[in-house]
This record gives sequence, C-alpha cells and structure tokens, in this order.
Amino acid sequence: MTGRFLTVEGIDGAGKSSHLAALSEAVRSRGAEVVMTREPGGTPLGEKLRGLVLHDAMDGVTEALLMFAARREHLVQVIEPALARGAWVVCDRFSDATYAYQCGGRGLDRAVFAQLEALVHPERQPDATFLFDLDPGVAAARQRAQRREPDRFEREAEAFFGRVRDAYLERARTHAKRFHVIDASTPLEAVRASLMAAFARACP
Ligand code: Z5A
Repeated sequence: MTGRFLTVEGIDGAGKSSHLAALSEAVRSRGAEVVMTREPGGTPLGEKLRGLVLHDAMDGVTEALLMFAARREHLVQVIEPALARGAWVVCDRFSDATYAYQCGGRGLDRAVFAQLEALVHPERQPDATFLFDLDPGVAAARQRAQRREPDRFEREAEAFFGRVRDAYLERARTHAKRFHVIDASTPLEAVRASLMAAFARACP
C-alpha cells in the first residue's frame, strides 16, 4: 500500500483537533497504518521547540526558523520513514500554518517562506490538506469556553487571526488541487460529515 500525507489546518479554535481521531479512524478502516502527529512537535526535539515558540517572546524571523527547524526533524525522523513503509500520516498543521501565521499573521516575506520551504522539504507537500475555515470572532468565543491558560498565539487580537485566515484562503486558492476547505461554522456533526466527504473525494 502507498502511504499518503494528510494535513489539517485552520485558525486557532476552528475545530480541527475535534476531528483528528475520526479522520485517522477513516484511514484505519481502509486497512492502512496511521501515524497521527502534529506541528510544531512530533519528535522529542520538535516538542522542545514547540514549548519555546508557544511561550517565549521572539523575533518573527526566529519564530519562522524554529517552525522550520522542528519541521525538518519531523520530516526526517517521522514523516518520511512512515510514508516510505506505506503508512498514512495525519498531521495537525504543516507548512501551510507557517504561511498563514508567520506570513499572514506576522508579515514574514513570502519569498523568505518559499526559500525555507524549498530548503526543508523541496519535494514533499501534503497529498491533501483539510482547511477548517471559521470567522475569527466565532473561533475566539469557542476558545474562551475552554478556559485554559492561552499561549503566545492565542493571546493575539482578532485582527491577527483575520490575517491568518485570509492567508490560509489565499494558499488554498493557489494550491486548489490539494486543499479542501471545510465550513467549520456548522455544528460538530455537520463539520464531521463535510470532512468525511472531502476525505472521500481526496482519497477515492
Ligand atoms: N503555528 C505557527 O504559528 N506556525 C506553524 O508553522 C505551526 C504552528 C505549525 C499551536 O498550534 C500554535 O502554533 C498555533 C499556530 C502556531 N497557535 N494558535 N493559535 P495547535 O494546532 O497545537 O493549537 P491550536 O490551533 O490552538 O489548536 P486547538 O487549540 O486544538 O484548536 P482547534 O483544533 O482549532 O480547535 P478544537 O480544540 O478542536 O476546538 C476548539 C473548541 O471549539 C473546543 O471547545 C471544541 O469543543 C469546540 N468546537 C469544535 N468544533 C465545534 C463546532 N463545530 N461547533 C461548536 N463548537 C466546536
């Protein structure tokens, strides 16, 4: 069996984490091995870097470099070996998140992003990306209901998430073949059904 690389994306609170288990189960039901992982993170070093980028103040370019450093380890240690043995990788965020958050949110030059992407994964892109799209105001209200200590990104203003959302949608337009935009404003079961329909279209 050939491995496939699936990613889920969206602004903070859009609801992607709520559907990761169901997506993995849909893959598993086809008889494939599933590797569920996340970014930043996914390796011991990547998880240490995650702690830094989520909690320590830093320059925007430093932030982008750390995201890509964690990603390189993740690709070399986890993603590529899994795909090579025929497993399916379901990853909570990948480089589209850097495009959305660091370019869209923080203003990182898109040409710098393209250079880093070419260095870190010149030939690897997800086979399919499921983008949970939601108005930042609605997402913020959902996050507030969780009542946990917010990280550096979660403390950003609604306008930041508006720019992140726009950058995601821009990326979805320029990579229309692999992106599947899910309307995340509907009730949980309806979002799940849209995701499953998109999965069936992406991986017939
Ligand atoms: N980041 C970056 O800047 N650059 C990069 O390259 C990468 C990441 C890779 C951590 O990501 C941060 O890293 C992220 C971007 C940055 N920061 N932010 N903000 P993360 O993915 O680990 O963290 P997250 O985005 O904060 O994920 P999350 O907290 O798990 O949110 P979510 O997955 O979008 O939502 P959720 O937990 O599934 O749902 C949120 C709440 O809404 C929860 O109470 C649900 O029960 C509820 N919910 C979900 N769906 C619905 C529906 N349909 N209706 C009503 N309520 C719902």
